[in-house]
Amino acid sequence: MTHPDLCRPDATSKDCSLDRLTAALAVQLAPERRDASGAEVAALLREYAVAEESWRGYAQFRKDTYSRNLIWRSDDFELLLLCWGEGQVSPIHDHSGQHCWMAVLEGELQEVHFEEGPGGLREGRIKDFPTGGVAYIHDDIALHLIRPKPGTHGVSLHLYSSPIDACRTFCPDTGAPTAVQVGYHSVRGSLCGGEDPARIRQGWKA
Ligand code: CSS
Ligand code: FE2
Repeated sequence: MTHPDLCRPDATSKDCSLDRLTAALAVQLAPERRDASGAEVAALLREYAVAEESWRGYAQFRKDTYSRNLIWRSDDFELLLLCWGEGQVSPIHDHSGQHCWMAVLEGELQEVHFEEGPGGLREGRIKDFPTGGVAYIHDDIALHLIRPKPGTHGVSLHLYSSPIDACRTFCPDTGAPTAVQVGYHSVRGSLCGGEDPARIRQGWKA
């Protein structure tokens, strides 16, 4: 049995601005309006990022890697808080054909684009996203990596639609892809320990 703390809560705290954001995103990302929702989704994330602090209750930094902390999950989307310690860089990765928005909540994050080519990966543009900035990526645009600005830490809110349970990471030298399963370090503030991500996802089925 999955630990109850890691399962979908029966009710969310109505006064929590993160839960209000989740409810608004659920409307925008419902299957019938998904095609029209990109700008509205980015605006909701930006509004939250510049005005709210409720995410602090879910922020869990790790020493060994950036952390992935689940806030909410449905069939249509998942919302995660990612905590980036100094020097913690994501692998170069794709997004499994899904839409990915990233809103910076604290610090400044850098995104580096990559394209797959015959001789391996070609590095593209590097863009800085300050607090309140919102990035969007899809496999049709590029592969990317994310890192905090050198010498600093950062926190970001990631919205994946639909949820991403597996993706590919790429060797920076050869461009060789590796299929990886992704998991969570915490769920709504509770550490996951060694719980199997597939069991956690099961606990979030409606
Ligand atoms: N896709 C990465 C973060 S960069 S968008 C992840 O979810 O771990
Ligand atoms: Fe990403």
